[in-house]
Amino acid sequence: MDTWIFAHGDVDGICSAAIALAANPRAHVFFSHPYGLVGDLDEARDHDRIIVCDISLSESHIRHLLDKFSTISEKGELIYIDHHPLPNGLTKEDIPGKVVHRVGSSASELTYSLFEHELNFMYARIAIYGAIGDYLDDTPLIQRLLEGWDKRTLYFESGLLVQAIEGRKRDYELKRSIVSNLAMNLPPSFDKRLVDLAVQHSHVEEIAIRELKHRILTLGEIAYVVGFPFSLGKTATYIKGLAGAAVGVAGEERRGMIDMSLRTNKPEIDLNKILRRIAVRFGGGGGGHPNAAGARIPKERFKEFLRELNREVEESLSKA
Ligand SMILES: [Mn+2]
Repeated sequence: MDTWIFAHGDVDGICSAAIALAANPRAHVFFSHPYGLVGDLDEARDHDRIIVCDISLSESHIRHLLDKFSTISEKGELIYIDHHPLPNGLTKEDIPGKVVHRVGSSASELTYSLFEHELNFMYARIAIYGAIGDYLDDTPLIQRLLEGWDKRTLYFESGLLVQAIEGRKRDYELKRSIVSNLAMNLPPSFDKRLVDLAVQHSHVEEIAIRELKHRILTLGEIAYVVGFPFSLGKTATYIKGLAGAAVGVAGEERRGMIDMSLRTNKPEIDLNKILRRIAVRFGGGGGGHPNAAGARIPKERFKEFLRELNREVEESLSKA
């Protein structure tokens, strides 16, 4: 029986995978994403032990996924660790296998709490790096873990990870080496390649910030930009701030669709709920977290979608 770790390729996913690997040193690490998980799980055998970290359950694959989870947990073992809101109508109890799911905590925190008894305290910092990566470091457990560390050092290391992997979505070789170094308890700054990548990216980011203010468009409470060649998530955050808008939307065109990231800081706006409700009406899909989400909409309906999004945002703001 082999152990496989399937994780998302962002900092939270990488740190979750590193914690799971530290507790299961012979495991294979594999990167996946919500739309690819079903197919990627076929790489493993049904009687293997599978640990899935930080990969949300995609509405469009849900039946097939749950069947697969059920086969694996009957013949082998399935552990599902995640913090993304579940698809409409699905509860934790409907998911076969061992499920650790909580919205509001990072997957790294949840993975750490599952394996905590098998790891020494040095590994707590990986949970903290991951939590910072997903802006989820203000939870009770992470705050308690932080008491054992100097948080400025951990923010430096986590920031280094964030900056180093930005724009390296499919660089799985790099990400696998980060996971194995973290699992061996080496801080990110010990890897010269990461330091160089992080500095380079920070310079590119500075240029982007200066350029962005000339590119922002607004529609009611929404600031948006399409085709700006920089991280969609960060672009959405910056244009929101620069325009003083409630929501930032950064999109890029791909095969007739606009792929976009959305960000808000308004607690009264739940982007996940809004997108899950409205994106399908425009022939697309979307969801994520309340304050950070993504969507994909056919290009010709993008403007119409933005107007509807703005209506929803204005309604959320006026209710509050
Ligand atoms: Mn996450």
